[in-house]
Amino acid sequence: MFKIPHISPARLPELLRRMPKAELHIHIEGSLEPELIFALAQRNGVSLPYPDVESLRRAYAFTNLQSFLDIYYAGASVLIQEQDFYDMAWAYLQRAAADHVVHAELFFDPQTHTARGIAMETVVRGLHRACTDARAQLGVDATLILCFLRHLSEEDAFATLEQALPLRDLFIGVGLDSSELGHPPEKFARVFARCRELGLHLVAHAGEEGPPAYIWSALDELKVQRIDHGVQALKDPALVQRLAQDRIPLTVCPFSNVKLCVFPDLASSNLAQLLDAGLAVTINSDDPAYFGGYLNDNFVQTFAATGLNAHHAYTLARNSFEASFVTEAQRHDWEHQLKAVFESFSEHDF
Ligand code: ES4
Ligand code: ZN
Repeated sequence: MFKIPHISPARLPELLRRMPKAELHIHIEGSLEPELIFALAQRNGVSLPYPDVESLRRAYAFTNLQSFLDIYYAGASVLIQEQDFYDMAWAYLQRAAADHVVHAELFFDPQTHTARGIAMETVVRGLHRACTDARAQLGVDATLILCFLRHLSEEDAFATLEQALPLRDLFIGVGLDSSELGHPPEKFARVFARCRELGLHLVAHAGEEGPPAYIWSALDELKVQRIDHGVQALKDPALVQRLAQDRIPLTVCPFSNVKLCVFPDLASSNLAQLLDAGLAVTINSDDPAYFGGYLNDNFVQTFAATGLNAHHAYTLARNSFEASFVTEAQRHDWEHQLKAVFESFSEHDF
């Protein structure tokens, strides 16, 4: 085990910002800033039900997941051309680079676009080109995870998979997102089984608003490798034991949980309890353009509100690499970089 050097609490925010990290729960459509929504609307001749950026931003007052999703899907309606998808992903990847995100796995929602007559290829090629450029120009390693919308049918998910198969090499896995309550994971058991046969990585949102039973179902029926959110797991001690035993990562999103009223404030986040239970927790931004900040903002403000320390910081960054779908060699390289940054923050430097 790496012995964490003593780091003064005053330097914790700087350390949180500087440490290399992976982001594993970011919906790329949720990175679309109001300014870019308006720019793309103008470029594509799409009319919006808001007169300007400020009035759109004022509408970002959510009461639950569904109240957010309604406005999030409306925002995505300005994405038409391949270049629009590129521009959206590129803007996120530049912010990720500034936050010392060295690896990002980007969720995208193809059904939001194909339902409007946008070709699967337009979506995937635009996003993938941004990922390729990020590696070359920003030093950020970025991959794609295709999410099925759970409020739609499994048949629709199968049709979406079919459309995506010619582009199989451009994404690494599949996920499950959108309205959780009333749409349990087992609704998608057959399509996830097919994705497993195809060698795709599997993740699912579960236990964001939904009960622990949905997390059990994501594990046992879908056989996912990570749980997105999963914060409701603490209600079920047997589930916590299972998650710890199998080292199933939870991609927790603190700003998201507050904005969607899962918790009343950041101080009420159960991140520390999840970490104390020995779970492989990570911190993520979810939909940063809608929830008030990108990854480093989530880290700095959550640490300030909950009193987490440099040990927690190290664990969270290390967990983000452990939970990533990358080669072992790549993971070790980033873990080495992480240690080097912590050592450079040692008190002995003063
Ligand atoms: C989402 Cl926060 C959240 N939960 C479920 N589905 C989503 N899609 C985009 N953001
Ligand atoms: Zn999410």
